[in-house]
Amino acid sequence: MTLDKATIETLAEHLENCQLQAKDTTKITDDHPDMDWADAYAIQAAILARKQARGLRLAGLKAGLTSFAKMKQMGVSSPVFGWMTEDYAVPHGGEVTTSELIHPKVEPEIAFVLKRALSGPGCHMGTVLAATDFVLPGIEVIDSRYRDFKFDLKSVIADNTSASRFVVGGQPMKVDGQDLRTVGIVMEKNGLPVAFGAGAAVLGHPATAIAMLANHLGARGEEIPAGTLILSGGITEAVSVAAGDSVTLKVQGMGSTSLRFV
Ligand code: 0L1
Ligand code: MG
Repeated sequence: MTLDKATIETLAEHLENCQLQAKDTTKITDDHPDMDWADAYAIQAAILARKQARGLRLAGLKAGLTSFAKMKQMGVSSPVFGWMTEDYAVPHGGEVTTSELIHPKVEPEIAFVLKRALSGPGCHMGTVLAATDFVLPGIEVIDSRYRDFKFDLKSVIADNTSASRFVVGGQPMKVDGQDLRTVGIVMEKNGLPVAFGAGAAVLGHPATAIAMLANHLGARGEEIPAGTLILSGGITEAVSVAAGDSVTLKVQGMGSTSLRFV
């Protein structure tokens, strides 16, 4: 690590304030060009610690930048990982107050819920499927705190991978006998289809994103506890939204979930 504890705390406070006040900022690597990956995840962890100190509970984990198209665009070969606290959760069919966000976008995802803990290293798609209770449709609302969504990878990791809201719903589906690679999705905005895809867009199989998260946490001596909800990553590019928009995600065999921006 290159940053001291005080700097990590200051950057965490700055990024969280940007989130809470819906104001954007320049990317933090502009002022800290030498920060490393450990610094970036330490800032992210410090933001979570601030929220937990105020009594907020962890609601789930996420993998981001999991589609080959988005990874290529960013010039990276590994996803990034983050978390959602309880205040990020929107009820199925519920509302998002758009004025609380800077420039929200929505991503169609497959959410996993575990029946058994997962730990790395050595976690793979098979381990994940054996530990999965069910999967269901999830829409992630991302809202980078960086001006015009312009960032580099370390800055976006520190900013908790742009996480801001999410909804899950529909019909939970057991994974036994299912091929999540060929599960089709359609995301609609205001009743019109705006994104289409299939599970294979996420690293060839969305369970791979969960395995990579388990291995990432394993390298830090942590695991994914049983019962954890995990967003496996956007199947398509993110779609911009504004107040007045309704978004519905339909996933083959899992029904649909939706939210509205007010
Ligand atoms: O969940 C995601 O894939 C977002 C990762 C961070 C990059 C972005 O904000 O697009
Ligand atoms: Mg996402």
